[in-house]
Amino acid sequence: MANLKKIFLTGMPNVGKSVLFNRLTGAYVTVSNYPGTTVDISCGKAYIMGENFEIIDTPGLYTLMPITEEERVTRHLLLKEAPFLVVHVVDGKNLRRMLPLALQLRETELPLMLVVNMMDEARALGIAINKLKLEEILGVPVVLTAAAQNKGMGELRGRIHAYRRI
Ligand SMILES: Nc1nc2c(ncn2[C@@H]2O[C@H](COP(=O)(O)OP(=O)(O)OP(=O)(O)O)[C@@H](O)[C@H]2O)c(=O)[nH]1
Ligand SMILES: [Mg+2]
Repeated sequence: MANLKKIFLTGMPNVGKSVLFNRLTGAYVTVSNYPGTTVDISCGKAYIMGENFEIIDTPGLYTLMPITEEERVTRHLLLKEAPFLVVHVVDGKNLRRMLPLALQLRETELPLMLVVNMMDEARALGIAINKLKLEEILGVPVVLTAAAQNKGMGELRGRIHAYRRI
């Protein structure tokens, strides 16, 4: 998969990264230890609108200032691997708590897209998210999903396909 564009899934623990990973990738998934650590990294191939991408599921993290081994691995991966795109996943029920990490990532100037996941649960709680406003404020593409329900995946693929670094 060496010459495929790499898409990293990042986010805090338990936001749905691995469910998204499984939705995007088909067969050819490999799980390996990140060198010198006990941290598992899953890699898989995704065929998105005529193009193959490599998708990397990273361990959940709370901050880019690494404290845990997982956070250190994710930070190394992002800074070393020249991502085509970092798809940062947040929990739509807890957007306020999630945004500081999204802002930290934006500061790195990595190519970034925000996925607001768990929208089924957020909507059930009466939470509405103004996607266009969020895009305007953050300056990155925003996609709303409910990955466990397979909702929003078509739009996510479309935005990945259309992604051009500004
Ligand atoms: N209701 C709902 N549940 C979801 C959604 N996406 C994921 N989940 C559930 O949330 C839990 C966590 O999902 P994971 O994909 O394992 O989360 P993760 O971000 O990979 O977590 P870490 O690997 O620990 O960082 C699982 O029980 C999923 O089934 C969603 O859109 N809606
Ligand atoms: Mg996971």
